[in-house]
Amino acid sequence: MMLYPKMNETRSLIDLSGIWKVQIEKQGTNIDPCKPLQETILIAVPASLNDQVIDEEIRNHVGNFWYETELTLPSSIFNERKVIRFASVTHKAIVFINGEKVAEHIGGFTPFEVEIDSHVKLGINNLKVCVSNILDESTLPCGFYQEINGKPYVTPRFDFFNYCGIHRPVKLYTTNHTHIDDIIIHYDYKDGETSVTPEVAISGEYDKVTIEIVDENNKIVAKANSLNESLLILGTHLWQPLQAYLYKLKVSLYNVNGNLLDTYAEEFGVRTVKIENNKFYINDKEFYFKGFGKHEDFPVLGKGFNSAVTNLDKNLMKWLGANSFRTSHYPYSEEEMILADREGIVVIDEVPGVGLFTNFHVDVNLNINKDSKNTWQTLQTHDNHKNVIQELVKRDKNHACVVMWAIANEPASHQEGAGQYFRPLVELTKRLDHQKRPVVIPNIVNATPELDQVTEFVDVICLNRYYGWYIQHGNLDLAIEGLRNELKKWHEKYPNKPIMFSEFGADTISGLHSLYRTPYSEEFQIDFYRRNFEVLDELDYIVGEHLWNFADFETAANIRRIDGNKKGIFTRDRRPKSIAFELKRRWEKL
Ligand code: BDP
Repeated sequence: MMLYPKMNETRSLIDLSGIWKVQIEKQGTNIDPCKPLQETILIAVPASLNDQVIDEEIRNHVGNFWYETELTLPSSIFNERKVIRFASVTHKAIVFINGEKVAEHIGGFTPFEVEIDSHVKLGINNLKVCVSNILDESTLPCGFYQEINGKPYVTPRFDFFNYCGIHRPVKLYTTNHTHIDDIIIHYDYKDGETSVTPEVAISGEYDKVTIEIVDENNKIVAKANSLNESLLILGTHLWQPLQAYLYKLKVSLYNVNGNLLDTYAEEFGVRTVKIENNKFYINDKEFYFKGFGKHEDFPVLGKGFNSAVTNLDKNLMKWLGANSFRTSHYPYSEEEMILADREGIVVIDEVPGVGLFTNFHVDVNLNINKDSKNTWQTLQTHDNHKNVIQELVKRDKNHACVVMWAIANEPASHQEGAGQYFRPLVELTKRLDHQKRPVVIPNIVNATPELDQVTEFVDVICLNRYYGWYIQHGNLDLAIEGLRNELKKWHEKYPNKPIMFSEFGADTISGLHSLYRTPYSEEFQIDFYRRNFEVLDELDYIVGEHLWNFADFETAANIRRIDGNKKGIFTRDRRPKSIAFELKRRWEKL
């Protein structure tokens, strides 16, 4: 159901990127999907809408944005099965073709698609997408929704700008009526040999199937003529961190005359993941995570996909000697995952399970719901949470780069009910994932070893800690003492679980220097990391360091956020702060 769209011998692919029309649905207006949109502005797809306009009201509009374009179908593909696929629309989409509703999807960071054959005609068709950016206590991410004087407001319970729009490519692809819906690549590796058992979902009739595994030189290394056979790769090239090797598993369907009906080649790498005695292993070698929590965020584009930015980020990470990142706080583009596969970059793949703490606000003094009740009695996110896990595992299951799933970020895991909320979600993730990869829930500082109720279910203890910034601000001696104490407690409580830093950092204004090395200066950022690293380097149960953040990023207006979050190692436009060179020296040695 969720194969990445590719063009090949049997499939065509049309990219609908470009300039679309958008009408902002103002309060009280009723938009008829059968009629052309009115008072439209032009908006580029894919990209966030917000920073393409010079109009504060549009940038901050809460509600619906109606997108419209022409969907022109040439006769060369008209008799094929046609599917329209949205890689991501943030956060909710309703799709209309020629005025008729054809699809609806909730969740701003995972793909959805629909077969459109019964709704389209040859030539020009009208395509509309009603996009909503509303977040509330049932959605992921989770926001606080309220109406003031009849006007809707969303206060994000998370620290990034609530960008919206059609963020990733919209594509039309065709297949034969008989087609491959999905491929799950099960494999078992031992002493150089890999036994591969593909699980293939097919719709329609066919007479013959072939499965081939092709290596990087396009040489067929294993072959089968039925869906129930295993294929054997001898002398397997393993997928290694920063030394990737990818095979292709190619499924082809034929009719009785030997005509090819459909074919699809899915890339995969062979690697193992294991946790033993508080260590993390990839291919039975100890692995130490060096890298970042990131964001999809760039000037003008907002959260829109751009392959050059994605590629630059990957090159910057490699330049620093990083080997991994976390898709904080939502699934990233499929293209970024494909790139990570190809370059051997290890990924902790995160769902948009952020904002699950009703008392959370970036500015503690501006807390919008001080007297709110227990998080788990207030939120109604469980159904959407199951959904996002399902959709992410479905999308990313075959990626070699994915070594762990993060099923939330900083939930109120110290509050009563957190265990009941998360236990079934951890179980669901493992049940859905054919590789049973480890599951983590990056922990918030409030959820101390004494109070936390979810760590027993996770495989690696991931800590987001800001000793020296939010705690003991500016006093690094006291800060690292506090950090040492806390780590000791976690380790005593869970001696067999590895611990990693999934976030730590300090806001730093690029170009701000201080003889006294005060907070916000580039010197303080260096000292902050030096002192934190000192502690990490003492402890052998620490399996990684993900700095917060790779780059500065945009947030909602806030008294603590002057032009966004400044904890980047790079500025928002990817210029290095002084720490970058220090980090490069450290990671090249580690
Ligand atoms: C943590 C969040 C992250 C924030 C970061 C910060 O996980 O999203 O951006 O702190 O405050 O609470 O910079």
